[in-house]
Parts: sequence; structure tokens; C-alpha cells
Amino acid sequence: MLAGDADVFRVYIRRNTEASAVDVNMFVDVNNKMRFKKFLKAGGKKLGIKASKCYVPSANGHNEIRFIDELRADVAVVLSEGEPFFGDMTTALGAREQETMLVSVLGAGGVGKSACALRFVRDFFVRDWDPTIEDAYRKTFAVDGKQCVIELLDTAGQDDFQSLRHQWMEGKDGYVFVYSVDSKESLKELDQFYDLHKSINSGLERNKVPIILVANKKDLTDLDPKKRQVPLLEGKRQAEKFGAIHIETSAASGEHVTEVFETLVREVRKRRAPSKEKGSKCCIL
Ligand SMILES: Nc1nc2c(ncn2[C@@H]2O[C@H](COP(=O)(O)OP(=O)(O)OP(=O)(O)O)[C@@H](O)[C@H]2O)c(=O)[nH]1
Ligand SMILES: [Mg+2]
Repeated sequence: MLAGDADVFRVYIRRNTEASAVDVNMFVDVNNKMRFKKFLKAGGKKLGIKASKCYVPSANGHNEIRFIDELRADVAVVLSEGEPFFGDMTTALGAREQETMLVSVLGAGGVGKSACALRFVRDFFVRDWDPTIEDAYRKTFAVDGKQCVIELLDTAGQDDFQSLRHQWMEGKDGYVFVYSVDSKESLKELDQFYDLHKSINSGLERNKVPIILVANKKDLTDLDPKKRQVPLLEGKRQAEKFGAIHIETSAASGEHVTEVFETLVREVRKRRAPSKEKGSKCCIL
């Protein structure tokens, strides 16, 4: 959305701790004279801290910066509450050299795309529905003993943003298609994303981009089976049609959410090393 506007660019912010493996994206508007203090305040709010210092990678470790125009696009910025930088840069910079996968979370409005994304990256559940325009996260985690960086794009389900769907799906390594088990309509709406997938990744290319079909809000039907509008079998059948792997989740309880991303990482790896493991099987959780 902001491409082409040189004064507005994205940076990735993270907390000043070695344990932090999550980067949150943030847009910086230099043109609007976004002041440094305002940047620290907004960034701190996103990370849940009171930020007062900011460090950026440099050739010999990390330097503290004090002015907004010292920031550069796509840089991994570390925010602290005043304490010195935790050590020599290993995580934020190292992440860039690691195996990276670009993943889009797609589906109708209100199905729980953001809830699943936040459960995965920060392990918490947001009860309020705050419709998304576009959010991005970066999380480093280990799958089968090997570190991997997932760059997650959480997209808008509202129809007003339909024109952005192509852009969200292009150049990705995998998709998470989400519907809600209490809404038949939300499963139907995924056809449009599948059609776009077919046109963007045509022919053989299509098999290179795995899809995980997520049936979210499972907890609702566990409590009251009458709320289920999409039977498990129907979800599985749809997954077969999409050539996808079907997983039922609950962002509310956290059930199977991590499995979604672990499974996707494994599928991407299979496709990147086709000689070792060919094809993908449909597995149901
Ligand atoms: N019970 C239950 N509620 C959920 C679950 N996941 C999401 N919700 C709720 O559903 C509502 C919508 O969730 P969001 O994650 O904001 O939905 P979204 O798909 O990101 O919606 P858009 O950003 O508008 O496209 C919120 O009130 C969530 O709390 C779940 O697994 N169980
Ligand atoms: Mg959302």
C-alpha cells in the first residue's frame, strides 16, 4: 500500500532481550515529521514496554540512535526501557540470515485470522474484534530442531479490501486459509482465495505453495455442538479440493494453533527440497 512513497517505510521492532524472537512491523513516516519520541512511544506500545532508547544494527554491533532520520527501511530496530543493548547482535540480525518463509493468513472477516496470528506469535487471545487492515509479524521458532523465521502477513477479511488480495498472495511461500466452524459462508468465501491462488501460482508453480485450511473457533462447538455449521468431514473434503492440509483450531484456547505453522514449515521445506520427500499428504488433526 505504501510502496513507492519514499518518505513512508517499514521497520521491524523488537524488545531488548535475547529471548525475544518476535518482530512487529511498524510504519515510519518521515515526511510527516514523525518525531523520535512519538516513534518510541508508538513502538513501545506495540511491544508492551515504555521505550526510551533505540538501537539499530551497524557494521560493528549495535548503535543507539536519537533521530528519526537515522532509521532505514526494513531494519530490525531494538527498543529498550533505558537499559543498555543486551549484547552483541545475534538475534535480530541473525534472523535475516536464517531460513525464512513468507506466509499470508487469509479468509473472511471475523473468522479469527488475527486471533490465530497473535496466539502464534505472542501466545495470547484477543476477545475484541478489531478489523484488520494489514499487520505483519516476524517470529523465529524451531521446527524439527531447525530454526526458521516466519514472516506472517495478517490480512483484512472485509470486502472493502478485496483489491489488495492479489498483492497479499503474490510471492508467498505458503498460505493459511481460515474459516470458522460456526459459519458455512466463511468456508464458501475461501473459494475466491483459491481461485486467486490458481491464477497467481499457475501450473506446476501451484503445488509449490502449500495451503493449510484452518477451521477455527473449535471451542465454540466443543461447548455447544449445535453451533457447528461446518461438519469436520465437509472441511476435510474441501481441503482435498484445495490440495490443502486440514486442521481444526481454537485461537481462544490455543488448541492446534502452533501445529498450523509447524505443518506449514514442514510443507514448505518438502517443496524446497523435492528430491528428499516428494508430494504432500493430507493429514487431519
Ligand atoms: N470463541 C472463539 N472466538 C474467537 C476465536 N478466534 C477469534 N475469535 C473471536 O472472533 C472475533 C474476530 O476475531 P479476529 O481474529 O479479529 O478476526 P479476523 O479474521 O482477524 O477479522 P478481520 O481482521 O476483520 O478480517 C473476535 O471477537 C475474536 O475474539 C476462537 O478460536 N474462539
Ligand atoms: Mg484481523
